[in-house]
Amino acid sequence: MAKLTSKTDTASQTEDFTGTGGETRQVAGGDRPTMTTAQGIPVSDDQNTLRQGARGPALMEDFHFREKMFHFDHERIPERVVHARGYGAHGFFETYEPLTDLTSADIFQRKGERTPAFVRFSTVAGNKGSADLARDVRGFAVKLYTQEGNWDIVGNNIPVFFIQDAMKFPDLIHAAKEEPDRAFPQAQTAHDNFWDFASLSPESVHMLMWAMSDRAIPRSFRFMEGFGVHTFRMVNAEGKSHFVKFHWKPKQGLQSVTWDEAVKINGADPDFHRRDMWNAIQSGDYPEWELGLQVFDEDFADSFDFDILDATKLIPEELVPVQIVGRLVLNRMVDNFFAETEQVAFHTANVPPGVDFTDDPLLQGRNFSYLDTQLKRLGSPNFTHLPINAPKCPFHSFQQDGHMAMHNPKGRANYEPNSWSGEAAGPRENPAKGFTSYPEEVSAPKVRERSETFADHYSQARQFYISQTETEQTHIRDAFAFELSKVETPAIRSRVLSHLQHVDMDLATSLADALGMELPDKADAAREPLTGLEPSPALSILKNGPKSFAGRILGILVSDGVDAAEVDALKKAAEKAGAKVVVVAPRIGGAKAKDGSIIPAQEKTDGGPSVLFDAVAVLTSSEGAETLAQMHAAKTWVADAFAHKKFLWANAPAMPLLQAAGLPKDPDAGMFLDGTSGDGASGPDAFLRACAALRFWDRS
Ligand code: HDD
Repeated sequence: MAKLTSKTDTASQTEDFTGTGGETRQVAGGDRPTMTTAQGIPVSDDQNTLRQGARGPALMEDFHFREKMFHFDHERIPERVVHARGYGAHGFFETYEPLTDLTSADIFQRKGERTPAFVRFSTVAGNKGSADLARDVRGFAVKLYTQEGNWDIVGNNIPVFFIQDAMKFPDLIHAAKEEPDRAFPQAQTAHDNFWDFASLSPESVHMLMWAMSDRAIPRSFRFMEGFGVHTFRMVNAEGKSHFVKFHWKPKQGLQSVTWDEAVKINGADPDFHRRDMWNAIQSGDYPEWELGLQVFDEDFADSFDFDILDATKLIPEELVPVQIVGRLVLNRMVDNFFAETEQVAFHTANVPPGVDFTDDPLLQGRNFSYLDTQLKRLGSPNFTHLPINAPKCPFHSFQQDGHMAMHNPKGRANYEPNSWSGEAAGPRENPAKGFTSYPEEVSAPKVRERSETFADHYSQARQFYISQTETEQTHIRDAFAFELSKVETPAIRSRVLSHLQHVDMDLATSLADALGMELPDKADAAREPLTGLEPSPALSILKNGPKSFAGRILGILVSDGVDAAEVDALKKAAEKAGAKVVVVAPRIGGAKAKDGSIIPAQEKTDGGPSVLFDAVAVLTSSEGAETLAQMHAAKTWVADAFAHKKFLWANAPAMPLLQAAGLPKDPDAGMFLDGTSGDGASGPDAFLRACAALRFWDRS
């Protein structure tokens, strides 16, 4: 009965055989340990339930089956109520210079010190299984395991938020998620409830501009910024406080996709963002962000046009420059997604001594919410005992017992004060070292009231809009038009238009035109917007793109009969530029080159559409191009790349395919046909230099 298997790696170390019923059985041996129950009882048979006779009823005493099924039945924990879909990675934070003048936080006391870090990126609205390229805000939650406790910066890739007061968070999220009666649409705000709520909440207009911009469809987690959003405090050893805003700046530069690509990527690879992170880290191309601080004091806060406690406002970098203080490197994937990424628990109130809160009413509400949600989701106050959540510095308290307690105090004392001594006495408070809240003076009547200083909802929305390039402004207009086209109630669409007239009249007019609607009256403004806010170039993605093509992907479509040397030369040039190459061929077995060699393919034409790549090349033989020109997937591969304004390289034999795909005969400056572009640049190196711009936006 025993048959040797030819399966790879671990399987080959042991004998597999077929059981009496024909089932595959793999037994312990070599590196494969003996399977046990959770109680450690060795298991002899993991294929068959215990039954009375081979065809008889199952027996209740089958403790292995009972335990296995019991555990499986309880595998899921509640998904996060927001940010359910996420992807995490480990790394470290490195302090560039001590910041002792600014803060006593231990992490900023020593130059070059490395602090372990864990980061979880996420989308907000969709369920755990939703697609990565939803138009949505991205979560950017960082846990820094400092020597004085865990510091969580629970931020987003957008520096402002939809609402000003945490009281409105449940309403915002209810409105954004699927509608409760029909349970759709999933992972998108393109529906009546969201726009109804948003248009009735003018404070959301600034964030709506960001959400309709390409910030909400990032090319990858690696190419987006992160923001702490709120104003925090940093307090130094003398007790002096400064206000601070946190920024994470990707060293890779900013990059997004277009909406048409996002829609297609969601079909072609719904895991596009997590796969990108996995591939980059596994291949040693570690993503990096620099931590930047905007530091300011009460005087600046008093002179600023907006309230620094209002999370719907940002402070332009041109006004308060971002000071770079360290870097975050992600260099290790998790060992187990559930144990780490799923069970990691962030909390805005996790701050070490030297960092403190402000009275931002959104932050104050968050500080209440996160602990509560972790208890519900992770099921026990002992979630801090899980390795991903536990501090990496010594920690001691008299907290005890509860579900799944794993750190159990030793000794007699479980209270203080106590009169025991030595180890038995347990920990004590430490006034010199312990966390002390900044003694901000507050004296005011108890009210439910929004400060008048929060009332200007349009000025910064306008500033964001005028800071964008024309291309980006068009994308914003198109995104509004798309989302509102899915809104069934004309009055809601109209209400959005009434607000946008405060942002930009041209935007409102061209959107009304795109929707085929009359422009309604302007909304009444709670406070007249300011005129004359200067554009802030830092707010544009296209003005902050990468300096090279490094970390990007060149997709090369090949056919049989292609010149292998030509493929090799382009591949080498791309790799020299720090990019990766994915070869796409009509068959996954690869393409048969002119010299008879096989060019291995990583994707098949319809499985690896051009939307998955940052730039593309088409290298074929004449015969191969004729064949590809008959294939719909090959034609859309080329036509999409062109329409998405990608840089494109094609050899001379590929022309029939390009023409079948509707591309012009005369190349523009983004098309390198037979090695030369429309503006005369030539050769693979010139092509890859051009690719650093990522898109040829001037293509009409
Ligand atoms: Fe939140 C999760 C970011 C407002 C309540 N939030 C969550 C996560 C991120 C953010 C990145 C995912 C953490 C992870 O990966 O596990 N949230 C933000 C930002 C906000 C914000 C940047 C505005 C500036 N959030 C906000 C408010 C509340 C919450 C106003 C409630 C008062 N957020 C939660 C939560 C979540 C959460 C319900 C769900 C899962 C979790 O906390 O751990 O408590």
